[in-house]
Amino acid sequence: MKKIVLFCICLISFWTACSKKSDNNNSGNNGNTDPGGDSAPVETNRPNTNYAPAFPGQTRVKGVKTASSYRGNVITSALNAPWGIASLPDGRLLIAEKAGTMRIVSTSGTVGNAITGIPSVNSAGQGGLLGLCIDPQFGSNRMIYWVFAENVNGGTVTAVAKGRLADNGSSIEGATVIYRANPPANSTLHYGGRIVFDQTGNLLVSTGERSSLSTRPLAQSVTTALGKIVRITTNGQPAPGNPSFSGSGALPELYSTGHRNPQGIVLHPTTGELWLSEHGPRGGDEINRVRPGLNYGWPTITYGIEYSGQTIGNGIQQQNGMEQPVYYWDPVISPSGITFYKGNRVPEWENNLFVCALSGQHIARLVIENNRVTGEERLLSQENQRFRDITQGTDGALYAVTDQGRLYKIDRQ
Ligand SMILES: [Ca+2]
Repeated sequence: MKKIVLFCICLISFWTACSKKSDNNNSGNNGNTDPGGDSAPVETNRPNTNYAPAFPGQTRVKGVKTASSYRGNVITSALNAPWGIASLPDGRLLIAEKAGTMRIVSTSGTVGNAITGIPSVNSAGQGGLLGLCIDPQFGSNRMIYWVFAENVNGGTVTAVAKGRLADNGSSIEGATVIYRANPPANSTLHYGGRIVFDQTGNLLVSTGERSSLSTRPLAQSVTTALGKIVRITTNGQPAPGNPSFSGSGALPELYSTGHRNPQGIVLHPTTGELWLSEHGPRGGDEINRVRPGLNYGWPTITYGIEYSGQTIGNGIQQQNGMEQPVYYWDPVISPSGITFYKGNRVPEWENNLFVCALSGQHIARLVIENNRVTGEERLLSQENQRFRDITQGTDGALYAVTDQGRLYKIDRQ
């Protein structure tokens, strides 16, 4: 009997040692020590509230582990607060840095000079040069689009600009501001700041509600562009086919309302629908599936509370006419850039949503089935980096940047 107990203890010790080892390197080669299947949620800290989710699986779903071997390698550490990353057709990466620069970076880690010709940004607080995207016709027109915090009369706005990347990549030609999310605010917070093309060749842009208690309710106002997704043409005009919102003076560029600070947007690879991450208050970070014309609730409904501990509004989490998040985190992870994984280099990642976490210091992998999250894994948490944005390269690998200045390549081993 003693021998059996001793054997079991040895086995458990060996098992624990193996688990620790796999936690301490970049490899996901856990297939031999974890057969997969149901396991505890990845979040183990106490929630901030006793609010109940609206449906099973809206928070703290079961933990999952990647069985295939994968690796997250640092390609360069020479970036300065990178905020946005996009893949160029030639395989290189175009990266926006918060202070107002863009650089082309090769997948082997060669960092180009600062690209000239970019209008100045206000980089105070959460502002600066933010998200960027490449024109679907880049091969013929070399156009790029970006979001930034702009100084205007009355404060700052989330603005959108476009320009042509010179043939030699050294400058932006003809930079033009095409859109401003009004009204201006005397705040350096909650700019939103992501931009993507939709399937009709128009732009979807996320804007924040600028954080102050006076601007926060404007996320519910259809006469302002704060706390919204706006859908505009490449000339900055309201896009044809936008939803109509009830209420006099509703802005024609609005696509969805009721967002707080959405720092991640991406189209789903098979449905084409827009998915979004947004920073909530304390305990209310969200993933939303955004459909045109709908209201996503902030600040009327939320699963979070004020950082002071007070409830927000009437302290409610559900209301008719307002959409529920697909998923939320309490405590928060501070979600920023997001992307869906397409392709099969790591087969179990196909169509999973990858979410950069700032305060969470990891990349969350969310398994999604029928528009619900069914599994969550934390990747690269051992790196202790504030992950800001992520994209998939033309080579099929994921590329992610961190506030500390790193660029990671994440791919099968
Ligand atoms: Ca919401």
